[in-house]
Amino acid sequence: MGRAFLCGGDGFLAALVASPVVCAHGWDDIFDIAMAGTANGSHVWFDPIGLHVPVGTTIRWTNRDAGNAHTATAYERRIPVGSPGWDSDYLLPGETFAVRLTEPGVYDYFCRPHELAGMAGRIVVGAGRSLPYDDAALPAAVLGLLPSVEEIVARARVALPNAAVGLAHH
Ligand SMILES: [Cu+2]
Repeated sequence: MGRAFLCGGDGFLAALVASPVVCAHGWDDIFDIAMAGTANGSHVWFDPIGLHVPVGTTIRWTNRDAGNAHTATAYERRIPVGSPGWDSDYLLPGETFAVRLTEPGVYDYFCRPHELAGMAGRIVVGAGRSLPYDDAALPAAVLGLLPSVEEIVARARVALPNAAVGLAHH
């Protein structure tokens, strides 16, 4: 199986690599998710909120919100068996946190201070096709926003409808 190299403008790296560069779905080795917010702090979100990536992809969150600190924190019981999960702790504006996802399945995560405002996201790694988790414990604000696994797999990247500007797309 070929390794997928950065496809968005990193010709220098690609030129150094003897094996074929794989960009079949526009996926990168590293995928960026922005922590975003409106200037007055009334609305905060992850962009994209839904993401489908191959096994082994590194996810990198960056706080692009000048007005808030955010976390990216995996739900303990909404990640694949065998994954250690993660908690970025508080990221100030401009700070980043990255984790490599090596277990196939569905990963749901949230921002600790803004979970009840619906700041959460879903990452489908590999060929995930069903959601094996019990939604009963999820806040309604999160339940109402997270895209379905099927939609994420179909579209690869899902943004909130009101997140007008993609902040972190390559
Ligand atoms: Cu937040």
